Amino acid sequence: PQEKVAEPHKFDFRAFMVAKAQAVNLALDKAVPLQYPMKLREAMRYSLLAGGKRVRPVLCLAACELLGGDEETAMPAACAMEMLHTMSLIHDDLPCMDNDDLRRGKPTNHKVYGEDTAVLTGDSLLSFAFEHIARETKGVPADRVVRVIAHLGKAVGSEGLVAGQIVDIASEGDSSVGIETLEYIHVHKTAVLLEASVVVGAILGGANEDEIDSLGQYARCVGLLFQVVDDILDVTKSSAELGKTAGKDLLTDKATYPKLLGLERSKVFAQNLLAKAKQQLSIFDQIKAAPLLGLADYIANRQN
Ligand code: GRG
Repeated sequence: PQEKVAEPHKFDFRAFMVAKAQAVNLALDKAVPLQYPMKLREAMRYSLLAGGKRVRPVLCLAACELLGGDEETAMPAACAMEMLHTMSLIHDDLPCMDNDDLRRGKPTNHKVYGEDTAVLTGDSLLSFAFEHIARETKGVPADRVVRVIAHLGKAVGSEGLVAGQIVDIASEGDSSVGIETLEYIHVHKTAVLLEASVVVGAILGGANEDEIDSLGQYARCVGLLFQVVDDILDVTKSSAELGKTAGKDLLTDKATYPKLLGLERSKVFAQNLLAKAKQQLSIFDQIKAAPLLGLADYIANRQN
């Protein structure tokens, strides 16, 4: 039988993703030790260590390494990205927002610890993310660290995640929501944090302005792609397994790409976003860019 020969030029994206996610999980575990007050710390660790694909921290590490920086340099920021993402999920799941019982296959934070603790858990993770970057980032000039902190503050605040969330809430049940508002919501709720992950990694890795610009555009395309694919999967999944929760958005007035563009045009839109994302990486060495190219493919082709 023919022996399988390793292909030296073929980048093993799965192995890369698993290795980086493991490193991030270890660092997160270390960053938030269990201590007094126990309930709060337990609740922080419950959501932070509950699994999740770790897309944002991996993007951050990959961008830093693309610029020649090393993993340790970007690890505190990578952990901070996951803390910010996690706190946004905890607050998003609250009864006053989406009122969800399950997250990452487990009961949501407020279901386990109560609403009061869930709010405070989110607050703690939000504040700790910034403290962690400021305290733990080593070997990077202070002006770069300050730039990272400013970029992240903007990304999660009233020009970023919070803006996306409030427009989303305001457009609930509004059947007149058009493609522009839908795009605003997705850009602010999802793309902004993916973009920040890449830009922060790039800044820490010593990128110049052109490189930061290209990587930011790459991540915005990937962020929007993420949501378009989500909407498409919702339709394809729900027709495959009608009646299950996967297609719940179809039963509500929530605007989605397939609803506004149709399924076929949504798929074309997704393919164009993937091509545009990859195009932004053409200024880099393609072998070094393999992790980010792989991440774009991974997001475009995911099945759930
Ligand atoms: C940030 C201060 C502050 C407040 C939060 C609630 C809120 C404001 C924003 C909501 C943001 C939100 C829930 C966006 C959706 C993001 C998204 C695409 C989640 C799914 O991400 P995955 O697939 O999830 O990466 P895993 O579980 O793999 O990490």
